[in-house]
Amino acid sequence: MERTFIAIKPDGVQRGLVGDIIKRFETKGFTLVGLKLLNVSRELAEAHYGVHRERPFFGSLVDFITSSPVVAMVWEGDGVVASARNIIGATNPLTAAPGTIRGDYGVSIGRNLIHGSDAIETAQTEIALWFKPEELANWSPTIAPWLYE
Ligand code: 3AN
Repeated sequence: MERTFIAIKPDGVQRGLVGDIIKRFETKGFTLVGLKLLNVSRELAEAHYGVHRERPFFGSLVDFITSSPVVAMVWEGDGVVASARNIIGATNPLTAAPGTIRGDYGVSIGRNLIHGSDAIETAQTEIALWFKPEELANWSPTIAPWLYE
């Protein structure tokens, strides 16, 4: 089954939005298979944001994500990568649609609360970067027949 990597960034944790954000993925019907709160090292931050290394905001991205704890998660379900991106909303919270996490809770691009993998291959790379295999649980929720035909 498809998996995606989701991280609640320092602003989401500091603002007490962890529960609200997790609830959106849970009530949608996705399955939580990995979860941890951690202080992110510069090494991990630079690897995670490696594709943005040449962008002018790379330094501030790394500074911010290492500034305070992050909640790292892996969620599982059919189509979860694209669906999670829809739940998260557009990169800029000011233009993100109401009803999305960024649209409901944010006002600035440098404080957009949450990261979600942008493609299935990116998700696989990010999951391997943030989690050891033994940190992920393989399980099937007993409600699965009520979620999937
Ligand atoms: P998304 O997180 O929506 O996939 P990306 O991958 O384009 O967005 O950007 C990664 C992160 O870089 C964003 N979450 C945001 O925090 C930051 N970022 C993107 N574009 C800008 C920008 N123009 N100015 C400042 N920060 C930005």
